[in-house]
Amino acid sequence: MGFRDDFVWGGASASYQVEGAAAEDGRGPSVWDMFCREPGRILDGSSGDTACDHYHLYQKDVNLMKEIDYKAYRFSIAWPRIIPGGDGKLNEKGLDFYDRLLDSLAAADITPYATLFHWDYPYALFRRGGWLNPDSPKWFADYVSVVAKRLGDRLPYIFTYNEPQCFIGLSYDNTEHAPGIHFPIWDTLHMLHHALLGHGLAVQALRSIAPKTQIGYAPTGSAHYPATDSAADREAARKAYFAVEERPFWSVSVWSDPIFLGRYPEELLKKYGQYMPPIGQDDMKIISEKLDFLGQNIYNGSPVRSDGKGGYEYPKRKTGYAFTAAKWPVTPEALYWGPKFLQERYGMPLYITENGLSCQDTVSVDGKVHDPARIDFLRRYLRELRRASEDGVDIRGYFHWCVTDNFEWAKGYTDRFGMVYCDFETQERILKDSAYWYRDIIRSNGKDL
Ligand code: GCO
Repeated sequence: MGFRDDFVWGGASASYQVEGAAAEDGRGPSVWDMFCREPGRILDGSSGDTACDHYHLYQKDVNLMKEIDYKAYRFSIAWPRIIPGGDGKLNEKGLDFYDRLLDSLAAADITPYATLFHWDYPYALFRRGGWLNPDSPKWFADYVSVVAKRLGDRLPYIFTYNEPQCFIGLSYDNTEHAPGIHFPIWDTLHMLHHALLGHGLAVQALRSIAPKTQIGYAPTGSAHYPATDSAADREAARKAYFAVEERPFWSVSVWSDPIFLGRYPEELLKKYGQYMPPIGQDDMKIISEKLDFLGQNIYNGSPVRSDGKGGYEYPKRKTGYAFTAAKWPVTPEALYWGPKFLQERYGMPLYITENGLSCQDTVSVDGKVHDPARIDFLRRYLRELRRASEDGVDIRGYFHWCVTDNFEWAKGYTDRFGMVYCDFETQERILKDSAYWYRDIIRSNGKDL
């Protein structure tokens, strides 16, 4: 019992958060490059211009991953590095970088899991209307075809998008993320539909160009769990997990039902149907092209209880509850109930594509980085994930977010999520205590949790 023998242990990153080299070798600007220039958008006034300089230091990073004994590395490919204008002319030098990275991973025997889009949307396409433009699904699929042609035979696993909840919801509804412009619901619903269509067209392109590649998707969402073990609370949590609440773009079902069930959730149509764009005859078929697995990013959830009337409510968290440096609640149950509910509804093999926390990590006087809170957090969460696996949930792997500390979007460099400490001025890396702990967990395949 425990995790399956071939369980995939790894860590994750995203291009804009680690690569740096923002203006090098022909990379075009993304919405994030522009957003970071606007005063007040990023907490510490920083940008991903240099980040962890992974573009140049990737070999060093792969060596560190090897030291931790990673089986796999989840990274993202920067669209504007491959096609600087978003659509049209290719940039060979950008593709060369991923070639080098893949060579280095292969030499270290670390399996690549590539995400095709982790938010660095080409600025040139934004100027043409971005996800509102009816051609936007095709732009994405064309970019994916380029990647598939050049790198497909070396990419055994691919995720189309990372967290569409964020690149539409946090970017165009809330304005915390680039480009940070609020649009009304009738426009954001158009973006939703176009993004889903882009995913479907990309899957079709991948199937024809890289038939051996297995394809998934990596959305997110708060993973609700029952406040008690009663049947009523379980049912309440299940309902809440897939509900379409006031902020529809944060919902799990809005982004996953169309893909895995071929339809939009009833509740979305009931609440916002009047604002939905026209849906073409084949659209839902394209959107629900069969995938091989579901990736889910799970950081936390909320306890849910029955309201006694067939509905649900969120009880107040206990006073003084545990939270991380980013002030996110510590809720290990999310890694049991999230996978369980997802499997029930979508019946897909599952990867946890991101999980982790930010801590106030510093280099101690002994030159090391002691992060006991990360070890405790991960132990608690991974025990819950193991319990889900033992209860029959088909969990294939786990990617810790993230390898090195990096550019944490609107928080700049003020949050440290890595297992590897990064000094952003000198680019020195130090394995934190949690990295050594994780290595031992990997070696025991989770038995020592
Ligand atoms: C996300 C992204 C990551 C973040 C991480 C910590 O989930 O928001 O995928 O890029 O850095 O989640 O916030």
